[in-house]
Amino acid sequence: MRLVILITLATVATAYEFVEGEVTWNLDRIDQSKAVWPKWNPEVAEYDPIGTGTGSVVYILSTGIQGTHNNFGPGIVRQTVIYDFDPNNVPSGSDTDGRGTALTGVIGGLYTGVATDIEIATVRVSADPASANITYVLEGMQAVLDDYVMRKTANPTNYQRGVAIGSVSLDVSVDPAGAAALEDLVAQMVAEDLVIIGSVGESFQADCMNLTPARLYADNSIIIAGGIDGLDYKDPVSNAGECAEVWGPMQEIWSSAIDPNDNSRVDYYALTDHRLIFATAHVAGVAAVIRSYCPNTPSNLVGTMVIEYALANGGTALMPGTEEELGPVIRIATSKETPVCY
Ligand SMILES: *[C@@H]1O[C@H](CO)[C@@H](O)[C@H](O)[C@H]1NC(C)=O
Ligand SMILES: [Ca+2]
Ligand SMILES: [Ca+2]
Repeated sequence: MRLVILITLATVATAYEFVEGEVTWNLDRIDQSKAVWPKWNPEVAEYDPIGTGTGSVVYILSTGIQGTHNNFGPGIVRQTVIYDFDPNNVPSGSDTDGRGTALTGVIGGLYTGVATDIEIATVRVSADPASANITYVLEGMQAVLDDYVMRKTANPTNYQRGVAIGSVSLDVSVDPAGAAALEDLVAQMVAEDLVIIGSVGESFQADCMNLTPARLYADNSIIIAGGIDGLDYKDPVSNAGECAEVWGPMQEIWSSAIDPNDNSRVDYYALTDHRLIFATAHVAGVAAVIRSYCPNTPSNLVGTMVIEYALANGGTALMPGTEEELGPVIRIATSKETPVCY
């Protein structure tokens, strides 16, 4: 039964090609309580979020950004480069892989993003998303911390409320020193009122309590996400377990891509890689919208709002085969709803 449904999804998704102005299935999913597949229809897809994230900043620790796309425009007014591990990279922060560009598109793209009016703060910690050097990850995190403190100092009441997202998932036993340094920086970021979005990890069936930042999930300012398919079933790539607080879509997702034949294209879209980071992208976008909607709500209560809204209104992620309920699917309030700021 399930196999048949998945084939249906793959068939429709292959036939479908995103064009600017349409609503992608994953955005259609996150402002409602039910899965949009197996009969998703792009012509009636709807995404009607309560806000666009205006006035909030999302720090994106990844491979950088190709900022020329319409999806990040108009112009480059919404983009800031906070850090680039490679001082010789020109222009600073530019993406040579495509992962960071795709990730940024799902969080804050004008056409493919959850939160279309955030400030995009690019933190380039690696050229290759599969192998970041922990030294550069830690430097990137420190740069985020410094930038956020600077904003708060410059403008103590009206600073851009911040969210930080990265794809790092460290095995604590493999790199205990790196993990300790990372957790120390996360604690400092939380103390400065940043919301941190992390993933439950992609190491199949690993105990999430061996992974960081996943094992920090109990902190309300930190939100740890797992990944689902179009039917709200756990994606095979995603870990599950107690660390997964909320679930987001992670496959067959359209976003900005680097065109291998034309390095400066402004409108190129492609399916993103089948990776867990795209599930966390949705959570970061929702958190940014909440930060904008509730600017006086501190990071720990923003995290609580995000989880509780998903629990009450998002539907439930399920384990394939057993139908075990794994937790809530991420949910953004619509323009017709009125969540109360904590
Ligand atoms: C990580 O970067 C540091 C600083 O440039 C360097 O000393 C170290 O060798 C790098 N580690 C690896 C595994 O490449
Ligand atoms: Ca919808
Ligand atoms: Ca948490």
